[in-house]
Amino acid sequence: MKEDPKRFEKMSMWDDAQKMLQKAERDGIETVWDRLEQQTPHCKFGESGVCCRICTMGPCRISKKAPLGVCGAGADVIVARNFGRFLAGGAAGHSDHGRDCIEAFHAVAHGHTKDYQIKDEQKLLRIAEERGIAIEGRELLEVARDLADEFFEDFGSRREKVGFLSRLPVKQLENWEKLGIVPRGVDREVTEMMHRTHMGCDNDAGNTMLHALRMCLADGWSGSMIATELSDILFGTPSPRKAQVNLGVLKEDQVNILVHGHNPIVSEKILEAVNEEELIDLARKAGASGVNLAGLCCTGNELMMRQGIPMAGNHLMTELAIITGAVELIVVDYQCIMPSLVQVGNCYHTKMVTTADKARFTGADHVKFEMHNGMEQARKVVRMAIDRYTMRNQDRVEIPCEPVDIMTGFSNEALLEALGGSLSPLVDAIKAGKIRGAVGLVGCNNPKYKHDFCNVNLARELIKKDILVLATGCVTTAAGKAGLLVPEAIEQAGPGLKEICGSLGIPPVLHMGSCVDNARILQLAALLANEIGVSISDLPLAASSPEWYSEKAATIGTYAVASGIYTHLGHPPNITGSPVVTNLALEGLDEMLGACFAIEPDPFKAAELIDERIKMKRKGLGLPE
Ligand code: SF4
Ligand code: MSK
Repeated sequence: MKEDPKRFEKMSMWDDAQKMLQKAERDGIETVWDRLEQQTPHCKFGESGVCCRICTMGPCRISKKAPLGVCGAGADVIVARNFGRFLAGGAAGHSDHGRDCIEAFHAVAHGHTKDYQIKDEQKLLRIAEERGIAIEGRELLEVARDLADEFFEDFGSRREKVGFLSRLPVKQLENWEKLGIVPRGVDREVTEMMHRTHMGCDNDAGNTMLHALRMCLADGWSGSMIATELSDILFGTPSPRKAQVNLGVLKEDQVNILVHGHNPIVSEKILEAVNEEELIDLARKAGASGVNLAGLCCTGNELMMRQGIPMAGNHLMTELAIITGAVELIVVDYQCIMPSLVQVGNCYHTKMVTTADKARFTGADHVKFEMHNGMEQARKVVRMAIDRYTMRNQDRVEIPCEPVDIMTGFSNEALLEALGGSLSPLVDAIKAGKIRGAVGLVGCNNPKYKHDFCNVNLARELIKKDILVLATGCVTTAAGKAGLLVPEAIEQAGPGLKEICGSLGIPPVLHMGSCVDNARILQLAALLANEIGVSISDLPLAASSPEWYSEKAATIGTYAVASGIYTHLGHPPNITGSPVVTNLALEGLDEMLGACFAIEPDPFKAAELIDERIKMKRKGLGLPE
């Protein structure tokens, strides 16, 4: 690709990315796109999922010549086991994030920290009541202690079903009971997947996949849902606010700090520290005009949703942000952080700081954040960044563009408020066909695609068809850069969506948070289903992750399908070596759950597929087209 003069345009649809790719080449920096080229073509056995490394009689690779592994396992069993473990990685990632939120909440409830507080007391009381905890006449922290215990129970072995299943339509829960996929404790389901996929256990691909559904449901309806609800309680429930996106949010004359990862426990403290007068003075003494904080990926989404902190970029922009030469320090928690960031940082003056013992990076400085020292550690990190500013070479700085305005903060609570306190106006708009349906457009970037091209074009096509888009994760930055996250974007929407969003003053693409916050979309789907009196699978809803890459994204897709939401992916997971697993994903699940996966790399064709599905569901409900 190096000789092609249009190579940068093929890598990313964005001007800021293309300029930074040119700079990377000038500065001699290797990026994710270069490494993809080095890794291509990928191993066909791995790609189709038929390489097994589960025991040392192998590794075994399934082919026409050798259709069985040493133990006798065939392609279906091997693919199911590999995919089950892949999904377990995603469920564990989200849910362990959820557990960290419970531990923070527990520390606050027991007075073990002064650095964290309860910001949304009303939400705490509401959720406690929902989970059957007495609130009348009790101290807030007493209720919080009970709620922390209640949430810890959701991770254990004794629960027959996780607590938030009370949000589900009854008919749907009955179907899950019939199928044997009612999720029990989160840790139990993940551990059981590891057990089942040990050599000599579950050797029936369909049965392994059934457990995969159960495990992913435990993530969606418990691990992730708890993470979202507790983050709101601790840091505030998001409400609509303005923010900005792209590399233009970096400031040439300020100390630039980027927060990256997923959990707001670190980034919220960094935000407080950068606003402290003493540290701002220190930055001025170092020659900067101030300290600027911006986000990347989902930690960025968390801060943007609640605090309006600007977003520098999504997954494929993380290396490119450093290549601006303007970033003093990048502080990370966990998930989706490329190890290459340390090396790219070393080519400039950028320091990488890790904060969690479970996510350390060789070459980065480690500043461990714990409940009792969050503020002190945050100040330390900001001082390190100020120190780095004195090493910046201004001649190497290039901030490639002006930022783009967006509107963020659409939690379900905020959406309900915008609707006047009830879902009825939304239901009426759906029934009348003004909003024909809704799609959760979620997930990542993947250098195998032109960066953000599918994310943006699918969003555009859907809103044209009067389909409301709910964006989370890295899609958000894409939609924001494309001008779709502002109320003025209704001009690009179909007439019905334009009328409804216009009257509410909201964009046709609503930012609902980070990838853990897909739990908000699940909850909204359940609220709508209960309001109409049907199952989620009866609703004109879909989900899509056009440019997905991570285990977590596959887990989200699986819990969406298991919850009755038809889910489009730009490319399949590594399952195509198994007819049983592939047919189950594309067709079989539809019979069981009223939803299945669809694979389509072209965003325009994907929009048509989703549209057809929405038409079918509307017809099923007797709604007009
Ligand atoms: Fe090979 Fe079976 Fe061992 Fe897998 S479990 S590596 S297929 S012998
Ligand atoms: S950060 S999982 S690249 S959305 Fe949540 Fe983005 Fe996907 Fe990571």
